[in-house]
Amino acid sequence: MAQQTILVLNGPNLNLLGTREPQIYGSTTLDEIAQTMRTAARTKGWQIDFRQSNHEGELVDWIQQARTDADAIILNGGAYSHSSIAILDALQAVEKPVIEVHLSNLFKRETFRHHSYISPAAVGLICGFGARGYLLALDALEDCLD
Ligand code: CA2
Repeated sequence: MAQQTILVLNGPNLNLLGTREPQIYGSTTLDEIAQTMRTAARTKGWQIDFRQSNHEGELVDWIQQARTDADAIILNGGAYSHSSIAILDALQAVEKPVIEVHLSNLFKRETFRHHSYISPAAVGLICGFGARGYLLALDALEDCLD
């Protein structure tokens, strides 16, 4: 069987990880998260396609491409999680398992972060465990892939 590909998408401002606000988001950089995920995925026989964009339409394009190019999606939509019906629609059209990840515990923060438009398209949501949440999402996918 062909190697499974996990598309890991990161939304706006997550390129700043590790450089500011470590009390909220931790000190691990996005590159470090990507490397750790690649190593963990290898032990499962999977490969990681890791991306970040500050642009909603680019994230939508990548989600659409996942219909042919990926087997599952791990998504930290950043602030778009709280605003983007376009990302929800794209996720619902892709028909692949989606795990939603947030570094911070959304429910301990401002009320506008308590609602995510993309959660209805996800198998589940992991939040509040910092960078480890991405690895927890990989483990969770084991029950979702053929
Ligand atoms: O907790 C998360 O992972 C969030 O998706 C992060 C988003 C925020 O809008 C969501 O409500 C929760 C913000 C990402 C901004 O990342 C930064 C990292 C370092 C410095 C500044 C911003």
